[in-house]
Amino acid sequence: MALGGPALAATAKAAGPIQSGTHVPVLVIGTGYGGSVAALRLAQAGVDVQMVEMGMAWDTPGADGKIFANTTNPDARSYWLRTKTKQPLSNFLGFPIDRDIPRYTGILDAEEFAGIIVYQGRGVGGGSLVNGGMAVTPKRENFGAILPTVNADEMYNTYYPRANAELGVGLVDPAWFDTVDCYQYARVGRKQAQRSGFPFVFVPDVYDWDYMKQEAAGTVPKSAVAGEILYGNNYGKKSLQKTYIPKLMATGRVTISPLHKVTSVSPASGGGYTVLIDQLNTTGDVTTTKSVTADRVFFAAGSVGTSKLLTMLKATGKLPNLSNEIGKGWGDNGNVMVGRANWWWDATGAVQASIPCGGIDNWAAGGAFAEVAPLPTGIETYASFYLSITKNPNRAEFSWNPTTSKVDLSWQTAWKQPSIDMAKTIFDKINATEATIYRTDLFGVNKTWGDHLTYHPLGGAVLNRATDNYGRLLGYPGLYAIDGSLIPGNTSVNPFVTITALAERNIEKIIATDL
Ligand code: FAE
Repeated sequence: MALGGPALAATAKAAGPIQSGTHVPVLVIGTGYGGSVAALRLAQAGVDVQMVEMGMAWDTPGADGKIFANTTNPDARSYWLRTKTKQPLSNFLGFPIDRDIPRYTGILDAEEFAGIIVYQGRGVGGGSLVNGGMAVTPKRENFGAILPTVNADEMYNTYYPRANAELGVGLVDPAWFDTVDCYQYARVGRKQAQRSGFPFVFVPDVYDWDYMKQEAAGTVPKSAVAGEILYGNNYGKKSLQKTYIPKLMATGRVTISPLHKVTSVSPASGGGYTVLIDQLNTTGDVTTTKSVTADRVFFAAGSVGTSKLLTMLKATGKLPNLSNEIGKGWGDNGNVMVGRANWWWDATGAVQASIPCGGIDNWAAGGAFAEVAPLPTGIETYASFYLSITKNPNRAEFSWNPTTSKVDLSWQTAWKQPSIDMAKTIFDKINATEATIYRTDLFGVNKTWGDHLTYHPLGGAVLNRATDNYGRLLGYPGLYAIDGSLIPGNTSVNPFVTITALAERNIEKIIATDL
């Protein structure tokens, strides 16, 4: 018993992937933030949990001795089932930089809908594997617009602090920031923001800041300082693989099945739900189809994954009584990217830490919060680069397309115009102050704005509309949504702390009342 934690964790791992014909009390679809919170708290409450994840485990080094590929040298590991990379910055000096890669169940999915590319993490840990780790709690005055039916006192007193503690959120040491080479780009960003009268704020992150200091000093293997981002971080980032997931495995009650993709959930004749699962190989072929029954199913496949599944299941008659709100209220968190060309005296540094640590806050006045982002190319570019989160009011809808047997998303590229206008409230002014111009070579030839993508999909099974106020899916007792799909399109800052905190709130209520 004294050795209970680790020994049980080993047993759970040894149990192997989920078997066809199994009956489980709880099945969780997806291993990102929402799924990890649900599995941990259910397991701690004594419930056995099966987690099913379409991506890989990401626990085994490749031929280069590293688990994850570097941003400057993408390979098969970098993209989900593509034969060519789909880099968010597609061009440099106008030249396309995408390259051929072998088709593989890689870590970053660039999922293409008609009007937008939605980037998502694939693997055990979900988006935490690929993201920048920026861990931002929204300003309290903005919370009412983010989740209007959630008690803000409870969130700010209990669930945001709980999420921040579990995720290991910390802040860059300001004195170190002021001197270190790898944040020269952010210091240029700060100076220029302040010269134009905008507040520059430090942004918390889950990166291990002590480790980054050692990276910069050259005493440990480099990760952020070697430009690792988008395709995984080999060392310093506290992804879910270092926080919630070891903790839930240590309960001995959770089994994770990687390379398993849920394709159907429908009521089972004897009660509970029948879940159909495709087991995949690393080129994405289905090797086995499994059928299991679960008393309860938590949809934690991310905003897009959960919305696609629920939209398909409702339209195809598997779960016809789901709310008509399913698929609605989807937003891109107002993401838009832009680069600026600096004068030679504002060099941004050849070595740039891939973890952003600061932003320009013009939310109240202009509807934009801009991360000062790295451009870790390994050479001096004299470029400043930004990912803005804006108050874009547009919301799209998922719908089932019977001709293609796929789920479509109604977002249109032109719907990014409000985001561009809001971002311009910051960057037009900075350009005027600095006598600088926008870069037009990063997203194509003569294209200023990165308006074709989002990193922050939100909504599609919106809280208190498609579900009750705690994520119980209307129409089907025992089915829950517990991920970014619950949030109606915008969080005013980077979303994963809010997704985690909301999941902590909801699972606490569900355990207390449903189990
Ligand atoms: P998520 O983490 O996406 O997990 C869903 C999981 O379900 C994934 O592992 C999927 O592979 C899996 N899945 C999907 N469909 C199925 C299926 N049918 N069967 C089995 N498994 C399935 O969901 N947010 C921040 O707050 N700060 C940042 O700095 C930041 N940077 C980002 C950078 C990039 C490049 C990207 C792509 C995202 C970034 N985000 C950031 C967004 C953040 O990662 C995202 O909001 C969360 O990961 C969403 O959490 P969920 O739990 O909703």
